[in-house]
Amino acid sequence: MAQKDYKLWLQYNQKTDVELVSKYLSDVQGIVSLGNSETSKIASNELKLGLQNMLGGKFEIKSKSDSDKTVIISSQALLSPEIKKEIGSFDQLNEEGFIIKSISLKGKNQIIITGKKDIGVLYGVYSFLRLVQTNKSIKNLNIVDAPKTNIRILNHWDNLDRTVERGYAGFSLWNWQKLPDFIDQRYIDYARANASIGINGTVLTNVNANALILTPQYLEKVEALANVFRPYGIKVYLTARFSAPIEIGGLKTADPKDADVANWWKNKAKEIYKRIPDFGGFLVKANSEGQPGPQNYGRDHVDGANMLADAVAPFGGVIMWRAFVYSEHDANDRAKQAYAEFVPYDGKFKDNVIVQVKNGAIDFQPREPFHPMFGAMPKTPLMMEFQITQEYLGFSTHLVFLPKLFQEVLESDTYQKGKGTTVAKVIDGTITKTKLTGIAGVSNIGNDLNWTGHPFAQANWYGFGRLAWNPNLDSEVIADEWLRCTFSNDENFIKPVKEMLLDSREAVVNYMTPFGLHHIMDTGHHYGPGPWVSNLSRPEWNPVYYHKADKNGIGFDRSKTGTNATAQYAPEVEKIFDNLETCPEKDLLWFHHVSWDYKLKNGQTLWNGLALKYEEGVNQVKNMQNVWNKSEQFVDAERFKEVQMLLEIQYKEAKWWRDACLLYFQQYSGKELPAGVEKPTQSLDYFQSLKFPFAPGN
Ligand code: BDP
Repeated sequence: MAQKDYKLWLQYNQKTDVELVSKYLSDVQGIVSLGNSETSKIASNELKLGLQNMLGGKFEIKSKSDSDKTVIISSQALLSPEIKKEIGSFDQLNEEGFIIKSISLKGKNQIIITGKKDIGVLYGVYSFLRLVQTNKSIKNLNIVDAPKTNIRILNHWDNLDRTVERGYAGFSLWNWQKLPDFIDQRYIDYARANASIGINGTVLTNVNANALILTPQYLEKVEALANVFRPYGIKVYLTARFSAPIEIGGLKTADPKDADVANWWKNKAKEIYKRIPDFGGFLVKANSEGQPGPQNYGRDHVDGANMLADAVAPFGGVIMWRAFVYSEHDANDRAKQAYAEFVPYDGKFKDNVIVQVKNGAIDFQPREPFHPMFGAMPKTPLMMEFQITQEYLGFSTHLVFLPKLFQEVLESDTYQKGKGTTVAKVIDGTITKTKLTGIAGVSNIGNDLNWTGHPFAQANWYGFGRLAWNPNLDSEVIADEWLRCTFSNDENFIKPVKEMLLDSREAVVNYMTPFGLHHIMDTGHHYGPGPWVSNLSRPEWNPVYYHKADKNGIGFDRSKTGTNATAQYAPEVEKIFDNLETCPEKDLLWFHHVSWDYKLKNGQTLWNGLALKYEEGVNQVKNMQNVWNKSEQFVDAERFKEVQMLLEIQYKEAKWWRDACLLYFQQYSGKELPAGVEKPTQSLDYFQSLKFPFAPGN
């Protein structure tokens, strides 16, 4: 039964609706594959597997198109002139795009799946199968699709000892001990799952990097993984520890301006590319949270990134340089620091550098306004960094549909070049016209049987991939697709469960951090509430730094009267956030310190409104439980039970969040809980006494 979980969204369930099956069979009965590459074999086998499982019968793979009702899969080059003529222009496609077209040739009806390259054909096959998976028509097809970003990549925060930083789904998939000789079937299944949603890169190692990965002993293992992933269109990348020239190279310095250092990296790149000709490049966390970097030598981010860029440029490699920086020596509002440090470098990075920016200015909170850097570096390729693993959103025990969060960020208007300059348009290059574009997602994958710990966390991996392909996709469409492919096409299941998914993000915001509150999780592991924590060495590691509750009110004043972080946004956005009256209530306490008696738009005081939001969050989880309990008949027993148990934990923890936060904040507001909010059953002392020394992922 664990099989079901393992298969992710590629269940290919046998269709039981006879009419529907015969409809499909009236369009497709055979497969013709013209190519011979490994990728085209993967494509034809996948098509065969999917069609056989879903429609029954045999779908032989032939190499010639002489019969009616076949799906012909082929790269552009191998198509016959007649078919090419039917397809028309390939101009709108990039190297990874595809065309799916129904044609009629010499009285025979065929469906052509094609692209400039085999990888496009493979993506086309998955897209075609998705139509059948989701019960869509395959008549008169005319689909042209291509990814809107170049780098669609998972960031694994996996350590060489197989622990995963912020990982809640077991240990790392990469079994370094047994590599390179033992190829776990999971590597292949991982690549297949990623290819099915268009992910084309993977950073194998933690951003808090270990230089050993760059030694021959490990590169041999990396090479073995790259060989597995290659036919699925997935490039391998590694994290580069900036001090590697010292640690494994025997040099005295890692100064990017030192000729020996630059040479060391050039040789290292040469060595890697000899093994892995399509190696993607390096992801670098430098001078952030104790990681070494160019500033250790009085140099800056540009010096560091460009030195590495020179090393990989001859081989077509890229450097993804992270902007997640804040310093213990900087007394400035943490939310302002990355912008302050990076914006002056706009236009100074080499062409093969892309700056990787988290979606918000603090750190992957349940809700953050979009990072101001997205509106401020028109001459620099910026890539999005989302977190798929739920470090701050209940680990792998809480059901939270993240595409909703991702979409909210991507749709935000930066006003960089006037109205409509959304974050999506910045990162897909529409606005900035940068050639290098990308989206990264910090992976939630581990060696748990079901990959992601929570069966519904698979939806976040899926949704990330779909949005990386097309940042304008609607999260409702993603939820719909995922549910149909993963569970069932039954409308009585889809409708309520889709609503549950779409509500789940707002639920977690409500029971953890409503009205723009942030970073009030218990420190270190970030499990559960810890708004009271105030004893850590660095001020910005303490939740009290972020909520600033006192007898006058609550919230971080980032307006003109405070840290003026609002000034980092374009004037149109600044104006909205800066003014208490126009600031969206969902971001209120992110930008303003507001009195407990402040009147919200619905007429309630802030204190009452806050308490009611916490209560609402809890009720939303209760509602999720009700919805799930009604879907038993549509789901296999194992997944049904798993999700049921997990929702029960989520419900308990939502109440824990509500009670702990309200009791704590009540000390400052000095007010009673409003009607409709359940009375806490434990004391604040009790909540403060809870300790979790072995919380995972830390
Ligand atoms: C924070 C995590 C930490 C990461 C860091 C990063 O708590 O484990 O190393 O971000 O992104 O969210 O570098």
